[in-house]
Amino acid sequence: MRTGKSLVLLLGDQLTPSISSLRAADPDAAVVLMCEVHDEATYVRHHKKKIAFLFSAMRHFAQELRDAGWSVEYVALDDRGNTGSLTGEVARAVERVKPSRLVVTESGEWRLAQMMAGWQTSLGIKVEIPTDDRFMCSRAEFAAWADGRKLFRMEHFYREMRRKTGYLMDDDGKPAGGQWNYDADNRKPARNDMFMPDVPRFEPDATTKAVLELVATRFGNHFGNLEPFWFATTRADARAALDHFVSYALRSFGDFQDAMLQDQKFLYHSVLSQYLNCGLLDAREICDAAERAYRDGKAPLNAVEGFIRQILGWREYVRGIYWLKMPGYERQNYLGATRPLPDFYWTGETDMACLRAAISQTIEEAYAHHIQRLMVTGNFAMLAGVDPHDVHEWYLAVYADAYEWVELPNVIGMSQFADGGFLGSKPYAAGGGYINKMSDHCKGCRYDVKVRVGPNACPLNALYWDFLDRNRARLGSNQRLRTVYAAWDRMSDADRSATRQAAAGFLKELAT
Ligand code: FAD
Ligand code: DLZ
Repeated sequence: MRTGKSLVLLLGDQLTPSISSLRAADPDAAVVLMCEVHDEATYVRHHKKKIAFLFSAMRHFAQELRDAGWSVEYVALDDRGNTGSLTGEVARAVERVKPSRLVVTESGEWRLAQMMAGWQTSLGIKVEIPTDDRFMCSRAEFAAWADGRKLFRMEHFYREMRRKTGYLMDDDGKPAGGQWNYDADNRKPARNDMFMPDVPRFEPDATTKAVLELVATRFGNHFGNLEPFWFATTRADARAALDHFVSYALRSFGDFQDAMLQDQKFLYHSVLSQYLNCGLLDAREICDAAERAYRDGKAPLNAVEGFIRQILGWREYVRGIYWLKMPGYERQNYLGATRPLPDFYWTGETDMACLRAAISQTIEEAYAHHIQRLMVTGNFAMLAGVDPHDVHEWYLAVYADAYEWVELPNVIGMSQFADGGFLGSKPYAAGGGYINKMSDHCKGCRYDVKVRVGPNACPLNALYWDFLDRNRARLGSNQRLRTVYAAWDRMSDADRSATRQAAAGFLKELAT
């Protein structure tokens, strides 16, 4: 017999007290279900730190819901009878609770949305799926914005979002400071003598320690270092991390957004994405805090606009693109790249100092900042012609903030140009010169960034030109690449041939 109760399923990235599924239920007549399941931890072999972070945050959140008066059924990974899948756990809970309906906020990933679509029939119960209004642009709104457009550029979307939300808008309807975008001020290379605030680190409590043990036992063969573990796993600590960023780093975020330093993993980045994406922080509260800092004169406009653009613009935009293009987006491969992902992406063992730094810190922290993801690991994979699906699975596994809705468009669209320019107008391809300009990696590298061919040449240089040459049929008519193709054409035949050979030699060695 049905009980008249609601069963509310909360997924691991739905740790928000005001989420639509909880709002749709009455605490006195609902059971909240949260479950750690093997399938979600292994559909790609997530970084150990990512699993530990999420399980610990889930356990803390379950306790906070209980403290707030909710009845919570929490299925831990090692609980007897755990079926290992979300469908299995929901079915077991339906048996136990005999609810009149199941409520679950729409999922972040297409894969889970498909799974959820089958539940009403397979469980024989009414399933309600309210929209996820933690995002500032709903899927329907994005689809309406995209409808009939030829170009889907982020900048156009972002301006509409500024108008809609009022972030950094003056009373006369104009953007604060008179400009929409201050990116031109935001490309300074880092200097070694800058004062870098470290990220706040949180001591694991008993709950986190238990999870660390569990993950070490059950997922010990996954990628990455489990300890030291310092992520916030409660909303209060994640909020402290936000306050720390706004107080100490935001003011320099803009200037040095694209910079890289060998011994500085975080520079002036917020390191908040893992908290934001699982729901411990809310996108609006982060933008509010940043705008307040600007209005109070504590951070300059180029920094605050640049930061808000990442969240209000890029984050919302890539989610819209994901839902617009799924299914099928994950298999796009415009440039026909087929090389398997090099082994060193899993070990960090390479002589290229920039790649070694980005991958080593990924192993250690389950974190790399945007330019490392885009212009180091992403750029190398694209230049080397790595299959974008391999690249996608790597990014989805290795970062604590990775969920397919945000990772996939960044990889397939922005970083690998595998969607043929749907998301970005040209490939983010660069030779060693870019890395040298924006970082200190090249100084300590065994390769010479100034050299294109020969045993000491930085491999990125020959790979860059070879990439353009190899893909000329698909990229040659791109107006934004006109000058680089003209430069290639100005090289002598001998230079071009030596460059092709250098790239081929390097790629052959990579394959062995
Ligand atoms: P900050 O530099 O401090 O930026 C502030 C916030 O803006 C971030 O926390 C994030 O929420 C948002 N943001 C910034 N850039 C983007 C972007 N391009 N797309 C979406 N949101 C953005 N971000 C993820 O959250 N998950 C991913 O799985 C992910 N995969 C990526 C893969 C590639 C190949 C690339 C190029 C980028 C990827 N990004 C991803 C975007 C970006 O690199 C990360 O959001 C950022 O590095 C997180 O660190 P942070 O919190 O210090 O960000
Ligand atoms: C990422 C993840 C992991 C590792 N484990 C779980 C889990 O055990 N239980 C759960 O509910 N969610 C988990 N998640 C998050 C889901 O994968 C996430 O909800 C989907 O990818 C949709 O974004």
